[in-house]
Amino acid sequence: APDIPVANVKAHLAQLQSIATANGGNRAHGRTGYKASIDHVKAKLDAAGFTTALQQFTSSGRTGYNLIADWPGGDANQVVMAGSHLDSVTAGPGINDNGSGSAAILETALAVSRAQYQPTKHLRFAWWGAEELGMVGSKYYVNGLSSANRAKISDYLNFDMIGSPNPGYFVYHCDPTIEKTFKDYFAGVGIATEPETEGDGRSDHSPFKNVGIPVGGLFSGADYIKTAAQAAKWGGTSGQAFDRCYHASCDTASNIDDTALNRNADALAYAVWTLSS
Ligand code: DTR
Ligand code: ZN
Ligand code: ZN
Ligand code: ZN
Repeated sequence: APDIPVANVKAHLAQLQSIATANGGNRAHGRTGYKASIDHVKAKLDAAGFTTALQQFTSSGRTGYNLIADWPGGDANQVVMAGSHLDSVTAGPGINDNGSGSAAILETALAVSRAQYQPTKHLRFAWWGAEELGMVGSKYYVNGLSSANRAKISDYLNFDMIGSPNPGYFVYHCDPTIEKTFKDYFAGVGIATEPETEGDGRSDHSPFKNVGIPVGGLFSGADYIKTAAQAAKWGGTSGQAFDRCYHASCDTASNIDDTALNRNADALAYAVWTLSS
């Protein structure tokens, strides 16, 4: 798998920040900043040779959008999916939550294109709308899948907050094969990880898990407090939240730890390449 240049991921975050700034300070469901975010990501994927589709839905009386991007080729009966919600809360620009996951999977998709990667399995990337309203977009997507199409998805990888300023390195404790893939990557770069357990029901992997699709993902922490033991292992500040700007107006482009963003983006690419080859 290629190294994902963190500078490229940061550039995507800077663009999402300027979109929020130009649209009332947020990228929330049903607001102009969300549609501008989706259109921005879609344009890059179209230019890179992906087959993209916007899926519309209504939530709280406003139109929402999911963006689905398929990389042409691979076995259509074995789909490896990576997804992140692109919407923010109304309080702020949502750069860590969840520009970080959205930008990392975007850069990974662009790396697939740059490499003209021909995976054995089929690759699909997704940017979800209205996660903050209760995983509305991802639920809409999964509900719309026939049971036959659900059975074709071999893995769903979720990335929701992967650049927290006081980061932890959490791996979803769900499907064992996916979990091991991530843990192998981090072991290879000498980073200790912890199982992410309280995430169930709290992000877009849940609708997939609920219909029996193998899921996994990465998380760098939100409003929980980093312990002394975790600070000894990972650095950062004990007694402080992993992300003190969670769901706040200060979740801006400066609310990111570049090392965590880079390591998680590289782990993401490693898992996509490994699980699809
Ligand atoms: N609920 C997500 C953030 C979040 C909080 N805990 C976890 C655990 C695993 C994934 C995500 C999360 C949000 O606010 O978007
Ligand atoms: Zn990297
Ligand atoms: Zn959130
Ligand atoms: Zn989130």
